[in-house]
Amino acid sequence: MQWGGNLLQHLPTSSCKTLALFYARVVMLGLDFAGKSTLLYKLKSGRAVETCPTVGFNVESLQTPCRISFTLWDVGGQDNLRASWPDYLEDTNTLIFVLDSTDTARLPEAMAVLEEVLSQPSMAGVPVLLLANKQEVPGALAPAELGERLRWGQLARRRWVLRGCSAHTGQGLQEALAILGLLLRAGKAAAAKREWLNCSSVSAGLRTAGS
Ligand SMILES: Nc1nc2c(ncn2[C@@H]2O[C@H](COP(=O)(O)OP(=O)(O)OP(=O)(O)O)[C@@H](O)[C@H]2O)c(=O)[nH]1
Ligand SMILES: [Mg+2]
Repeated sequence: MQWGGNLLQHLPTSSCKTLALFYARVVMLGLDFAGKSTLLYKLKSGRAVETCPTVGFNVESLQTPCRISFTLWDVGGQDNLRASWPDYLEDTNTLIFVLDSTDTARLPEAMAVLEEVLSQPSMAGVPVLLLANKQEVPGALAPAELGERLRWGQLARRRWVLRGCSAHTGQGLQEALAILGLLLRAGKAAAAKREWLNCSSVSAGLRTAGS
């Protein structure tokens, strides 16, 4: 089941080749132990590496299947590190928020921190890709169940997509990358449109002033 409303219907349908390539900044947040660093290195190397809790950040350059290059910032999620999260959010094109689908006890905490992140001024209009990680674990909450609990608040006011995945097995990761590409392209197209409208109103203003 697909969550995130009818987002995919509204994304540009033109082929990858017709789109100019650009560099994007993607920030990955989530509670400690959600699996962010494991995801980062699985995406980078294809292997499930052993990780330690992140103090500070890790960053890697990656590409979507549509050849959009992006830097993926994986920021430590321990409670005492979350105060630094806003420092990473400036100029973010898409936020990836990772949920531990096996940790139902901390789901309310995860939702509260997501809400706080999305209320930052720098996050206005930034699309969100929610990854329900650890799906291969028996008894993990399915994305549909998580989606029911998440679709309100700040998420309701922006583009978002929720997908299940496993950083251990790689399940769902290629699809997640493809969706990230769509979100980045849609964000870029919206920014270009805003720029174009600004330019047109400036030039209309100039014409009026000069006439
Ligand atoms: N079963 C399972 N375990 C996972 C998966 N992804 C990560 N883990 C495990 O979850 C634990 C935490 O993973 P990390 O990637 O270090 O978590 P993190 O979100 O980076 O944590 P912080 O750096 O503290 O914010 C590790 O023991 C991982 O092996 C997964 O898809 N399935
Ligand atoms: Mg980490």
